Amino acid sequence: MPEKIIPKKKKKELNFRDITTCDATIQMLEKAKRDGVETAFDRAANMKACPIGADSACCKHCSMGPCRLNAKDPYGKVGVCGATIDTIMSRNFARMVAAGGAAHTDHGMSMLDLFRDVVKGEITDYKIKDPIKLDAVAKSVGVETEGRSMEDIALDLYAELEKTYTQVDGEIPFANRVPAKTLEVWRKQGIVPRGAMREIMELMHRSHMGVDQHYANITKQCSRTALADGWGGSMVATEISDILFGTPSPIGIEVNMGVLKEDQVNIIVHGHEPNLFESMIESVNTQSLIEEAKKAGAKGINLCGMCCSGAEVLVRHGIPHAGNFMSTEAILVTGAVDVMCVDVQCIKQGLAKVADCYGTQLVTTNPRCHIEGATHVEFHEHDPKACTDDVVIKAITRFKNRTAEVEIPQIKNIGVHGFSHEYIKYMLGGTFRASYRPLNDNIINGRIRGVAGVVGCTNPRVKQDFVHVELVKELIKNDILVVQTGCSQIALAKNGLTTPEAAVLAGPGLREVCETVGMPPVLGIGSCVDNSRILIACAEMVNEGGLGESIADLPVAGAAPEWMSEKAICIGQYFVASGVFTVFGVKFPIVEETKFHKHLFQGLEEEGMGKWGYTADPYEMARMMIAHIDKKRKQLGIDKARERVLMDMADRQKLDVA
Ligand code: XCC
Repeated sequence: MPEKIIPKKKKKELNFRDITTCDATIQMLEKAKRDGVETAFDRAANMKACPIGADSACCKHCSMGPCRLNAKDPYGKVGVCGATIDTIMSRNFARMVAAGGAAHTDHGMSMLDLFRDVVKGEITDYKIKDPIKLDAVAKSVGVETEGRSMEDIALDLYAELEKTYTQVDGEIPFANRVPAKTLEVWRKQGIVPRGAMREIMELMHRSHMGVDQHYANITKQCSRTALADGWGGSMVATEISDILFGTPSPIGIEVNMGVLKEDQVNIIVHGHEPNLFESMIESVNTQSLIEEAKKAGAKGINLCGMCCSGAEVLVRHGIPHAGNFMSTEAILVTGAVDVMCVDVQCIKQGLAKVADCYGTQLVTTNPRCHIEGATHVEFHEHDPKACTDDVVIKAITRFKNRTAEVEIPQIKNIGVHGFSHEYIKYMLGGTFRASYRPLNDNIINGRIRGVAGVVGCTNPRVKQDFVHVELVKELIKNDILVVQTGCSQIALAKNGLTTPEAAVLAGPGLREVCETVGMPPVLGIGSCVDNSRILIACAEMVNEGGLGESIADLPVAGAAPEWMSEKAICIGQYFVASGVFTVFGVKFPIVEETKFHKHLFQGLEEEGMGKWGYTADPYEMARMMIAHIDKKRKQLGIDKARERVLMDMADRQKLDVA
C-alpha cells in the first residue's frame, strides 16, 4: 500500500516590519531567512499560543487531571477535585510568582555568598569597591560602623542580610526601609515577608493540590513572596553588587548591533550575574590575551553585553550594549560573534542552534544552566579567570577560523544611563543638599506630573520595542519622568530617548527640569534586580514629605509593556503590593470577569495596596497611567498646583506677546 503522504504545514511568511521596530534586528532576520536559519520570531508565528494556558484555565497539579476549564464560561465547571476557576488561576499565578522570586533571590544569594567569601579573604579576585556604600547599607540595617574596620562592618552586614533569605520568623532587614504607613498595611494583611526561602516554600506548598483553595488567601502569600523578592532578594543583590562593583553614576554608552567590530574578536556576555562579566572585563584587558588576539590577526578584543548582564555592566563601566532579549538570536546571524557567553535567566535554548549555524561558540558557565549543544566552562568565583580566560581563548580560536560570512548592521545609538537612586538624589539636590526635595517640589508645583517605571522584557508576541517606545514617548510628552530597567531601557536607548537632548520630546514642565539639570527625561537605572532602586526611590519620595504617607499615595505608576518572564510577574506583584498601579501588556494570564481578576485589578487597592492593570495598546496604557497619576494628584490636593503652572505659562506667553 502506498504510504500516505501528509503534506507538511506551510510555515508562515513573516513581514519583519510587523514584528520588530529594531532596524538592526530586521536586517539580521532578512539574512537569517536567506541563510535558512530560524529564530523565536518564526517559532512564535508558527506556534499559536495555547488558548487555555493563555487564560490560565488549565490545572495540571495532580494526575486526576489535567483539568481544562472553559474561559468563556469560567464558572460552568470545576476540576476533578472541585477546584474552581479562581483557585486554579490563583495557584498558577502563585507558581509564576514563586519561580520569578526564586530566580531573583537565588541570584541575590549568590551575590551575598560572593560578598562573604571576599570579606573573609577566601576570594581574592574581587574586592569591595564602594566602602561608602558599604557604610551606608550597614547603617541602614543597624550595624554599628563608628571606629570599626571595613572587614568587621562587612561581616556583620553579611550576617544581617543573610536573614533576607533564611529568616524563619519575623521581618526581613530591609522591611525597615518601607514607609511606615505602607508597612502598617502589610502588617494588617499579614504579608510582611520572612526570609525568601520560607516564603517561596510556603507558596509552593499552598499551591499544591488540596491545600489553599481561596484565591484571596493565595494572593496574600503571592504578595508576601513577591515582597521577599523586591524588598529582599533583589534589593540585597543590588546593594551588594554596588558595594563590590561600584554604585552606578551616569555614563554615555553605545547601544545596538553596530557595536560589534568585524576586525576584532567579538565576545558577548548575556544573562544576569555581574560577577561573570566583571571577570570577563579583566580577561579581555589581559595583555597576553590581547597579544594572542593580535597574533590571530584581530585588531583587539571587543566585549559587549546583552539583556540584563549588559544593562548592569553598562551602568557601571560603560561597556557597549548590543541589544535586548529579542535580539539575542538575531545578533548571532551577523556571523561576527566569536563567543556568546551566558550564565542564568532569559537564555533561549534556540541560541544553541543559531550559534551552530554560524560557527559561533555558545558557552554556558553556571552550574544551574547547561544547554544541549553548548560548551560548558564552569565559572568559579574562587578562580574566575580560569573560566573567562578560557572563553577569550575560545573566541580568539573562532576568530582565526571564521568561515561564516560577516554582516554587521551599521547602526549604533548613544544613551546616558546609570541613574542609581543615590545619583538621582545628588543630581537633583547637589553635593551639599542631596535629597529628593527638588523632585518632590517639582511634582508638587506640577512641572513634573508624576513618575513612571517602565521596565521588562521584549516578546515575539508583540512588535519588538514598539510598545515600550510609544508608551514612554506619550508619558514624557505629558510631563511624566520615566525610570527604566532591563530590556526596556535598551529599546528606548536604541531610539535616542535616553540622552539629555531627548528633553525636547518632553512636555514643557519636564523639559524645563531636564534642561536645568542636564538629565534625560528617561532614566536607565540597571537590570531587573535593580527594580529595587525604584522601590527605594519611592520610599525616599514618601519620606521626603509632601506627597502623602505611603507609596500608594504617590503620583506614580509602573508598566511592563512587552513582558514575557515569570520574574516579571513577581516584580509586578511586589510593585502592586507596595502600592503601585502596575500595567502589563501582551496578555494577562487570567480570565476577566472572575473573582480572582477583580481581586487583583481592584480588591488589593481597596486594602491599601496598588492594583494591576492590563492593555496591549501603548496609548491606552499611557492614558491609564496618566489617569492614575492625576487621581493621586487630586487626592493629594496638588492638582491645582499643576493648573497654576499652566496658567503661569499662559501668562508668560501673554507677556511675550505684549
Ligand atoms: Fe529577561 Fe533580565 Fe525580561 Fe530582559 S527584562 S527579558 S527578564 S533580561 Ni529584566
